[in-house]
Amino acid sequence: MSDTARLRPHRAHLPLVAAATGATPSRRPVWFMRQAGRSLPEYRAIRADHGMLESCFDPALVCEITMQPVRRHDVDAAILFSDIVVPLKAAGIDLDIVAGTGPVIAHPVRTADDVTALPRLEPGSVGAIGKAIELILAELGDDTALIGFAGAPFTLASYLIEGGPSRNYERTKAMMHGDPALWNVLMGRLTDITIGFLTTQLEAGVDAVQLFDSWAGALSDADYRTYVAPHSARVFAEVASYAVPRIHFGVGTGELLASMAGVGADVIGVDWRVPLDEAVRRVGPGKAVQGNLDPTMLFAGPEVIDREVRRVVADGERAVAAGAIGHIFNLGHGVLPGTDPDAITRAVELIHSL
Ligand code: 1CP
Repeated sequence: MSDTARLRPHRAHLPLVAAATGATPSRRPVWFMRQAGRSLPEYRAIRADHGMLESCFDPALVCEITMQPVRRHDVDAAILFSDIVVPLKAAGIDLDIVAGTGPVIAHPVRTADDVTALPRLEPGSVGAIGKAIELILAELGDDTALIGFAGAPFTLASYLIEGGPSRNYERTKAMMHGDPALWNVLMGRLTDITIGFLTTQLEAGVDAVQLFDSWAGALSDADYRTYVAPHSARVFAEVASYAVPRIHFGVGTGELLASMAGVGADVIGVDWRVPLDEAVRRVGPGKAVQGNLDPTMLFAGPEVIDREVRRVVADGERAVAAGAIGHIFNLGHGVLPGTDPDAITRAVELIHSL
């Protein structure tokens, strides 16, 4: 471990870490996926002068954008400002993050030659991210966790194969089923990149990691178990020695919760479609759950927000009664760009008061 990592001896006392490990948190932990970003005017002000990828590779900007929602909302965790395609860019893959669209890959990966030509991630190429984490840890309060993250191999593969965001994942599933050997080579290469990116963040001292398999919900459970789970399991196994909570999340994954829990995470993120106590029945006991307020509820006014926050808290308590070791409050997916930041601040206050 690096010196920076040793400067964070109080991990076990962080509310998020306590909830993830079956201890009693000093307060109910809450953070929000996509809490840094377009819902915040101070983020939009920075991005007016800096491109998305430029911002992701500038340690001072990464630190500033990561800290913005922590200062504003008093959440219990910062999430590193980055993107799941940052390690792909760092490895040398020609891509951009296009405003209003998301990641766009210049040369989609569709043939054996494309897969063979994929570059590997040299640790030095994500040095800016390690530097950013050092800056964040120097600024972050002692009670706030820093969460690192990466995209899971399947979700990364979907962007590389489709060339960008997709509705049906037809080319991705065509490779998975039509050429499973090639699929496994591609997934192996992406697994290596994901492990490399997470290792850089863990060496720099992050307190937890989240693996986003955002689009795994497009798969049947059988396909998930055959073509995806072994690779995600390798990611979790490779980072286990850091002994920090490992969170796993995907959207629309109600039918996959048992299989996703089987790949080795300590905390299972649940979207808004499945109540947390029902999620625990699918996941099984012994893990913490994270979630799962519907992000659109933040548009519905104070009374609805109050009611829905209380419902999720009560579901979380039922989840613990049903065998979960803890509950971390979050949304069921990311903060939507048009969200009123004050609604988030008030929701955090309420969650901490319950
Ligand atoms: O112009 C802008 O401001 C760009 C919008 C944006 C932002 C703020 C993108 C493009 N990425 C990000 C940051 C980001 N991405 C974070 C850090 C901020 C935080 O959480 O507070 C994180 C964790 C991500 C991870 C990410 N990127 C995921 C997994 C999480 C999820 O939402 O499911 C995914 C799928 C991406 C791809 C991506 N990057 C950006 C967009 C708009 C998308 C989604 C595109 C699509 O619909 O496929």
